[in-house]
Amino acid sequence: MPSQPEYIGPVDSSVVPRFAGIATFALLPRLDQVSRADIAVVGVPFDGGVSYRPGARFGPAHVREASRLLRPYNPAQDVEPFGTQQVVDAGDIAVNPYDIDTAVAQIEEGARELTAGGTRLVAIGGDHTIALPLLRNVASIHGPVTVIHFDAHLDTWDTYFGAPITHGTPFRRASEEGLIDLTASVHVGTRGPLYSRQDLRDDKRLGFAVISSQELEDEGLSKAIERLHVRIAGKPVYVSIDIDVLDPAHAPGTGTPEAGGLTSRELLTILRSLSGANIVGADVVEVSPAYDHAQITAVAASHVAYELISAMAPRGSASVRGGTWAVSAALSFVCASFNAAMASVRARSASVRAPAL
Ligand SMILES: [Mn+2]
Repeated sequence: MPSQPEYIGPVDSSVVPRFAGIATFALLPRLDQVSRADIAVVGVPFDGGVSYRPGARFGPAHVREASRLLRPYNPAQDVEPFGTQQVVDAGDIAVNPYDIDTAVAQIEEGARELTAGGTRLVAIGGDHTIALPLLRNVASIHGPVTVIHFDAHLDTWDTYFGAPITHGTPFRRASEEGLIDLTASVHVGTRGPLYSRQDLRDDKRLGFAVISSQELEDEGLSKAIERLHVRIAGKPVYVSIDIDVLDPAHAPGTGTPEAGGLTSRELLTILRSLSGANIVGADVVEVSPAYDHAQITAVAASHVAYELISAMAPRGSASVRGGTWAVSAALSFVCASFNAAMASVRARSASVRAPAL
């Protein structure tokens, strides 16, 4: 009889309080503390493609800090997202802050290395430029993918100040490069002023349907979700979430805010509907901490990532060794030597897991 796989879960917060220790996403183990990962949360601290307010390079650290409060059981999807798959924090992809082309190449290479063994990525930006290299990597594995793009903006503009790769152009480039399924991709939550009517014509030609913020309001969530699912049915899906899809009331800490957006409750409801969909990768981008107040935006972004990871989780019986992890984490405070304690965790993990291999 095949043995039940064991997954290393988050630090047990009944032993170590959530506000203690180093903040990995949801207090999950780091990539180097596990033998394999089903899902890696990875930071991409690049904001060299922004057109207005900068600062999303600090997004990954800010979202990790707010994610401390995420707990292991998600009742909305009835799943333990860290108990039926190995989820880790893979740290940040190091990117050149001065050169967009170099940074984009580094992001694609970093994503390729992380996904080589079948790991799926949930990337935390960074500005929306990062979606292009992430899509290049995903398409190299799966072929053209269906993109569900949550954003106030179309992000299918051609160039800005002559630059072809910016945070307003990733999906135009992706469409031109054949990375996306032109029959199934969709923007959700778009709104606000455009440069001209031509923007919408171009966008349609590039393969996107639109469920705008106003349409969500007019037809209601369930109807919009129904439309979304008809569009994406059965396809491999990449979910790209610009946090500015939320109303500035729900996400003030972002670079190009637009009034009239979704509530965080509406966005989470739509994401929960993706439970069981074939999500091959995702990103949550454009969190800019300098404009965030009381972690409003980062709390929203961390919950958005949590719902995505939950939707990606296989359904089945949970097996988490959070207890072992927690005892060792507590030890790190007693010994005042985090590294030594982690080494002991790794040694113990290896011996506990050995019979199952
Ligand atoms: Mn965007």
